[in-house]
This record gives sequence, C-alpha cells and structure tokens, in this order.
Amino acid sequence: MLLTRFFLPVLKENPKEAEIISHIYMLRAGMIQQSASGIYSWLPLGKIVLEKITEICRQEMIKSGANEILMPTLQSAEIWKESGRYDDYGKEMLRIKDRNNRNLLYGPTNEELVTEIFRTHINSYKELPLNLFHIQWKFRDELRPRFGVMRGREFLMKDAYSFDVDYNNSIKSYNIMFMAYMQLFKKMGLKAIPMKADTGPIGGDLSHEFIILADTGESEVYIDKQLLNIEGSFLNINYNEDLQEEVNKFTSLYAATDEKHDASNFDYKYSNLIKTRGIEVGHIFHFGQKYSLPMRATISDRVGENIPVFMGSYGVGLSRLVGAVIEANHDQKGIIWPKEVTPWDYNIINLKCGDIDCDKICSQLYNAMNKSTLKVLYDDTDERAGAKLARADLIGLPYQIIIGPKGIKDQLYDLKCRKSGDISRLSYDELLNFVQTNK
Ligand code: P5A
Repeated sequence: MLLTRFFLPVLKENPKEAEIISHIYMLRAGMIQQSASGIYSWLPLGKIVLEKITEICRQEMIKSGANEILMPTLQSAEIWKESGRYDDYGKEMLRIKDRNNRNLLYGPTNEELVTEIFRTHINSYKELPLNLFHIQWKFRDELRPRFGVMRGREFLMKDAYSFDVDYNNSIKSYNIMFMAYMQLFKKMGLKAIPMKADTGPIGGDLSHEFIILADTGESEVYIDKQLLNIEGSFLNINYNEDLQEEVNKFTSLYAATDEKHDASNFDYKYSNLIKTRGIEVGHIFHFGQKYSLPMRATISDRVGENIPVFMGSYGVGLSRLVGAVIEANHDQKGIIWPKEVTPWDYNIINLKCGDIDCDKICSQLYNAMNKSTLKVLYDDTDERAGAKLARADLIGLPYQIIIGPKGIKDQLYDLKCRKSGDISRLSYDELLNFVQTNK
C-alpha cells in the first residue's frame, strides 16, 4: 500500500477526551472516529486490524467444529418476553418501535434468537452436539461508555451457542470453547488468563472470563502470582477428545474476578495471592436449560423423552480486543503491533521523496516485496523526515526500512525493529534477504 493512497488521518496532539493509552493511540493513529458517545466509525487502519482479529477468532471457531451463521442486529421483543428477559434487561437494552408499533430491540446478545432458530429445526439428540456462532455488532446502552472501544455502546462480538443432549455433554462443549479461547487469544499474540466469573444477566451455574492483565483494565482480579510466569504456549488441541484435563491445567491455580473472589481463602492470603487489574476480552457461560425451558426448545433424548436442550454461550469482544492489544503492546512513541495482528509487516520510509535515487531504491524494494506477497506500507509522502519517522513509530509496524540520501551514498539502508528500537545497516541484497527469510 502506498501511503499517498491510504486514508490515515493522524492527529499530532493527544485528544483531550481520551484517558487511556489505547484510546489515545487509536484516535491519534487515525484508526477510529467517534460518531456518538460509545459509538465509533472504523477508519482504514482500525478496520484492517479489527478484521485480522476477527479472522483469527473465526478460524479457531470453525476448527473447533462450530458453524458460522449471521443473525440480524434487530430482534423482535416477542422472543425476549418468552425467555423472561425483556423486562429484566433494563435500560441497557435499546428498545425500538417500528411503523406498525411493533416492539423491536437492538440485540445486546443473542441467546433468545439462536434458541428460536434451534427449536424451528432440531428435534432429536441425534443432531447434537451443535454449536452455532456469529460475528455481529451488539448494542448496550452502557451507563458510562468510556475508554474508546473498550467500553463502547455499539461493539463487535463473536458469540457462539452450544446445544447438547445432557449436562455432561454440555460441559464437554463448554470445555471445547474454553480451550479454543486459550488458543485464539494466543494466536493474537496475547496472554489471556481464564478466571472464575459471575454470570450476570446471561445466567447459569458455571462461567469463566478471559482476562488480559493491564493496569488500565476495568476488572479487578485476584490471581495466584505463579500465573504471571506461565507463558501461554501453542496448544495442540484435538477438539474431538474430552478436554477436561486440559482445562484443569488452566484452572488449577487460583484466579477469580472480584465478584467471585473468596476473601476467606486463607491458604492464599499470605502467600501467592495478588490483586491486580485486567481487561475482559472473553466470557463463557454454561446455563443448561435456562432459555430452552421457557422457550420450549426441546429434543427427544436417547430414551425418546422430550427434554429442553442444554446450552452454553461464549463471547469474544472483538472490537474491545483492538484496544486490549494496544494496551499490551505500546511505548511512549506509539503502538507496537505484534506480528500476528499487524496491518502490514514492513514500513518503507522514503526520507526524501522527489530525490531520484531515493525514489528509485524505494520503488524497487516496494515492488520486490509486493511480488513476494510481503505486507508492506510505503511512505511515499513528501513530508519532513522527522514527521514521517514519528508517524511510523505511532502506527507501529514491526519493521521500518528507512531510506534517505545518506544511505544511498553508502549503499546501506536502515532496518529498524520497532519493538527493540535496534537499527541494522544493510545492503540492498541483505535487506531483501532479511525480509524474504523473516516472513
Ligand atoms: C456470551 C456470548 C455475553 O453476552 N452472550 C453471548 C454472552 N457475554 S458478555 O460477557 O456480556 O459479553 C461478551 C464479551 O463482549 C465484550 N463486551 C464489550 N466490548 C466492548 N464494549 C462493551 N460495552 C462490551 N460489553 C461486553 C467483552 O469482551 C465480553 O467478554
């Protein structure tokens, strides 16, 4: 991508309304623009990253055996009356009337709608287990929308729903999602810690939040400090096996959100327990027959009896994750994208556009890299060198290739690693060799 063709409305100053670093950098790097309180437009840079995060999540869901569907943002109030949540949900739910005076709502979550789809088509245990997921915008009229995309009113969620014949199978489905979450956050370059959590308005008997530790996080959490040292590794998950033991590995050390924290946990009190903060990027629930019973989503079981199906629901905050990745990866100059979600891998910076030699080398390199499908953003604008370098640090691509008259003279070009700040001076061939082997 040529920067002169890319819409990147960078802000020079820190915006006054932003309090935390991810919000500041997302506005400054031209990733988002507020349209109303807690509601944002996603500009190209933000959209690319949101898309990458979404795709990692989608692929892991598919791998785990879930089926992608797409439910609408607007839902009929009728099904929410059936489940009994229409009145419970309170002011967070945006209620709308259509021209015929019918009650609609902008979905804050989709348990009811997916249960309605299920009950229309599935009657027998033979068609189970089933997991349906979708990726769709949600609306919650939060009392205090803040921190940009972290606590928005409109936000993008991946939500999955499992259906099983009985409690034990339903727990198996819960465990599959638990492990898929461990995997997908790792694939985004993040270390998420699963914690015992409250079930709130979704309900149920079992729930875990997936939390990324960060001082700016809204959740107060209590964890065994040994969890700080555990490096998340790639897990070779076989989604067809019983995953209870795998799950136990992650739940054996104490980790709980403040609502679930047991202060009488004396064993821990004076030893390993620490209180810290984090960002909730995922939340999974097991609620059995809470929706299927009132909504009559029944199946015939193995002995031919009609029973309400057992369910769970599983959410990932995709738009919040963009902010969370930045909270976990930045310095005072800007964002430092992990390679897993970076919009491009390389940033070629031409320090003197219009100079025949600089232009030639930059174009040559840009074309060679595009040919070998390396992801590259070429800063071909004619701005001051200082402004270009500051912008490159702000938008945070993993590597910068900096080409100016001095480099041309020595035939050596700067390759800067954004994370370490290390600069190596390489010949053209060495540069090409580096980028080819560092894919
Ligand atoms: C699980 C999927 C649910 O809604 N129903 C369907 C269940 N869970 S949840 O915890 O309420 O939300 C799931 C994830 O969505 C993100 N999230 C938000 N992100 C940005 N702004 C918000 N206001 C917001 N509210 C929830 C979180 O990552 C949460 O874990």
